[in-house]
Amino acid sequence: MSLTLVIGNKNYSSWSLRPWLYLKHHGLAFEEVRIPLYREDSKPKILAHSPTGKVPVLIDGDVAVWDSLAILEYLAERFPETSGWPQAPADRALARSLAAEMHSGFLALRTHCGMNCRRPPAVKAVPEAVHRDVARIGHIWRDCRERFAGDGPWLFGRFSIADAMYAPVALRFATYRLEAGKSAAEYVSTVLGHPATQEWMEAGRAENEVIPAFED
Ligand SMILES: N[C@@H](CCC(=O)N[C@@H](CS)C(=O)NCC(=O)O)C(=O)O
Repeated sequence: MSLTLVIGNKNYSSWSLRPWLYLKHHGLAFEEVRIPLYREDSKPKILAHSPTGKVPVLIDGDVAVWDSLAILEYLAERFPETSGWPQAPADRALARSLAAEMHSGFLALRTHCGMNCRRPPAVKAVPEAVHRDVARIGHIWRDCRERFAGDGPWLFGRFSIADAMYAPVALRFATYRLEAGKSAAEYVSTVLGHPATQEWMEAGRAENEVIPAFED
């Protein structure tokens, strides 16, 4: 049964990037359905796939999974060879905590520094709350890299769901030239250097839809 991932604009849709990157990183075959967001026909088109009216949505035969974290969990179970979470229970608990923290947190950063692959990299004046988010994320990345650098370049050494969750933030760090130390800079390079991330960003830059609310 083939998989279909319904996504939004690659330029803007940070939630869509997460499962897309996981699928690409693991070389899993899937069809991509791109629905440009916030147009008159966007909602009905998304609602045809998901009751939330939001992307991303994964379709696997009769199964529809929505919400980026739920999709990543589903993919990790459906394709156990992808080892979605680290092996050791304590590492797995940490990875799950960080993924959940990302999923429900960092609102200031998400609000003031939206993902925008087309935006020329430049510093933006942002409220103090954004700097607190950046510092916390920098701490997370530094801590993970100190613990797991011996196993590979990703947060837990090997690529995991935690990396898929934090990848859009790494793009924001590059776009808004956010700084949180050497480990953070190295991790941002790892995410941006991934061929799949490059592919996503190039496609995002080539899109011509402009959503004014996300352009500042
Ligand atoms: N918690 C959800 C959030 C999904 C979400 O907010 N998606 C945005 C695009 S990035 C969306 O579909 N917005 C369109 C709308 O709300 O009409 C997830 O992780 O997938």
